[in-house]
Amino acid sequence: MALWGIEKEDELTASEQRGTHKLTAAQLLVKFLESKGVTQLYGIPGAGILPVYDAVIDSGRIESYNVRHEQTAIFMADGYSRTTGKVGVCAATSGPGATNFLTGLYSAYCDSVPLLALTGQVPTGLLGKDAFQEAPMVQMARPVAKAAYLVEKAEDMPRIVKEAWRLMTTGRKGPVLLDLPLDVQKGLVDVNLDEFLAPDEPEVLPQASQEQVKQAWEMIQAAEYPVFLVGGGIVLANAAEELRELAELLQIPVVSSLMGKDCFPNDHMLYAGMMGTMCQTPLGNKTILDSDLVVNLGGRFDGRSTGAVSVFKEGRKIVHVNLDEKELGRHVTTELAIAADIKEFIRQLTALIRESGYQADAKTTHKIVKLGEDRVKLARQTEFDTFPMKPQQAIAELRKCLERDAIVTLDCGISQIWATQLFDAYEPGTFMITGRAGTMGWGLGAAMGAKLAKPEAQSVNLLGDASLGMSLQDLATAAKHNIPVIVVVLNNSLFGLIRQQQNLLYDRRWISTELDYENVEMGHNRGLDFVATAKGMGVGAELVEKPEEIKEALARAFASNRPYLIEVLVDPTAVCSVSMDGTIKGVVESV
Ligand SMILES: Cc1ncc(C[n+]2csc(CCOP(=O)(O)OP(=O)(O)O)c2C)c(N)n1
Ligand SMILES: [Mg+2]
Repeated sequence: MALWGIEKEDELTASEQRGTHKLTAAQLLVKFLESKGVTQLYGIPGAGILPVYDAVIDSGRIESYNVRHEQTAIFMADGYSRTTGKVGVCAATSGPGATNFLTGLYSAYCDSVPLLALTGQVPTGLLGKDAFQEAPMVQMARPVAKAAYLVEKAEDMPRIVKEAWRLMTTGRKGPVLLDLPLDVQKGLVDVNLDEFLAPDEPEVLPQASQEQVKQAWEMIQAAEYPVFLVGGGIVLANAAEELRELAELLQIPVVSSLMGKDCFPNDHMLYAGMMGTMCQTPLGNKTILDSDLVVNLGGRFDGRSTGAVSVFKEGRKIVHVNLDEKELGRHVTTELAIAADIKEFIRQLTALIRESGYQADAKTTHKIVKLGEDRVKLARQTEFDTFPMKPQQAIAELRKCLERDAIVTLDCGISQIWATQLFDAYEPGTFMITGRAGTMGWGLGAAMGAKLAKPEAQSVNLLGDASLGMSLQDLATAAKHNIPVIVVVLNNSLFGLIRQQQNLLYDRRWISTELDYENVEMGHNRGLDFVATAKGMGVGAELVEKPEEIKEALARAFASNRPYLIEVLVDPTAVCSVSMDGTIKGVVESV
C-alpha cells in the first residue's frame, strides 16, 4: 500500500528487514530506548510512525499505551517524567497527530521537564512539497522545546538520538522532539551496537566556588531576617533532603514558589507557604515582606510569583542560585548570583556552616515561634456551611482523605488556584502542575503517567469542569488500560476563573464563560453530565453534593481499584484570593 504515492516507498517491508543483520533506524531507536530503561510508550499510531510502532512489537520491554488524543499522550509522558525524574516517551503520526504535541512540548518546556516526543514525517522525497500530512514540525517545535531534530538520513539516527538524550537529561532539562520521515525510519543502518549503547560519560554540572559559598553565608549572617525562597529546581535536582537539613540547621523560614511547593513538607514548622500574586498564601507573602534577605534556591523569580518587582525588591537583598545562568538577573537584580547545581551548592553551604560551629540563637528561635503563631492567625478558612459547597472546603476535605504521598495533578482555574493555596504537599513530585503554562486538559494525562510510573501511590487529578472538558475523552484510556486514577472534578458549570476576571476587571460583563445548558436527556441544567459520561466509558463515577460525602466517595473509588470519577458540585459564585494591584502586598482575601 503506497500511502504517499512515491516509488519505492515500501522498498523493504518490516518482515524483510527482520531477516537482515542490520537494523532499521526505527529498530535502533527502540533498542536505544530500551537501553535507557524506557518501558512505556504513549501515543496514537498512524501511517507516518508505523515503523517505530512495528519495532516496539519486537521489543518485549516496551509496552504501548494508545490514547484518544495525542495531547493526552504527551501529558502522560510529562506526568511520568515529573514523577520519576526519568524520561517519558510519546509518539504521534505526521501532520495533525504531530501538531497535537505542541501544547505538550510547550507545557513541559516551561517547567524544564525532560520528555521525548517522536513524530512521523512524510518521506524525505516529499519534504517541502506540501504532501499529505506534512507539517513543519521542527520549525514549529523549536521555540517550545529544548531541541527539535529532523532525522534526514537513517545513518544519522544513532548520533541524533544520543545527542537528544543527553540534551533532555543534562543541564536544565527539557523536552526534545525527533521528527522521523517514513523512509528514514525504515532505512537500514550498520552500527556497532556495543558502542552505540555504551553508557554516557557522567555529567559535570557547574559548581559554586568556595568564595561564592562564603559570600552567601556572610550575607545570611549579616541579615536580620533571612528567608529561603525555593523553586522547582530543588525537585528537579532531587535536593529536597539537603534543603531540609540546611533550613533546620539555620532555622530559616522557607517560602516556596508554585513549582517549589512540594520540595518542602508543607506542615513543617519552618514552611511559611507560597509567595505570589495568584498562587500564594498570606503567610508566604508576609514572610517575604518581613525579610531583608531572600535566598532563592532553584527558582526563577516568575512574574506571577514576585508581582511588581519594585515592591518585592524594596528593602531586601537577593542571593540567587540557579543551574541556568540565563535566569540570573533576568527578572530581578541580585546582590549575589551563582550559576550552580543546586544540590551541590546546598551541600557546600551546609558544610561551611557546620564547620563554623553555628548554632541558632534565641532571637532566631523566637522568629520561628512567631511564624507558628502567624501560621494559625493567617490560615485561610476552609470550613463553611454553605450549599453548594465552596471549592475551598472540597479541597481541604480531599486533602484529609488522601495519603501523605498521594500525587495530585492540576489543570487551570479557580479550583487549581485554591488547591495551590490550600492543598498541602509533603513530598517532592507529589504536587504536579504546569506552573508557567497553566494548561487546561493537562492533569488527567499527567495523573495517568504518574500512576503508571508509581503504581503504589494514589494518583488524583483535581480540576474544574471546563478543564475536564479538554481531556474527557481519555477517561476511556484510563478504562481501557485499567489505570486506576481518581478524577475529582469541581463543577461550577463555568470557566470560573475567567468569569471572576470578567466580574472584577470588566464590570461584570459576561461573555462565553458559562457552560451550563438544559440537558434534556439527563433531566438537569448542569449541561454535560460527567457521571453518565464517565460510566459510558466504563469508568466508575458518582455525584457528590455535600462535603461530608467526599470521604466515602473516595473510599469507594480506591476500593474499586479502577479509574473513578467524583463530580463535586461547587458554588458558582465562589472566587479565589488574588492580588488586585499586581503586587504581593495587594492580595484581596475572598471567601
Ligand atoms: C488550554 C487552555 N485554554 C484556555 C485557558 C484559559 N483559562 C484559564 S482558567 C479557565 C477556566 C477554567 O475553568 P474550569 O476548569 O472549570 O475551572 P474553574 O475556574 O471553573 O474552577 C480558562 C478558560 C487555559 N489556561 N488553558
Ligand atoms: Mg468550572
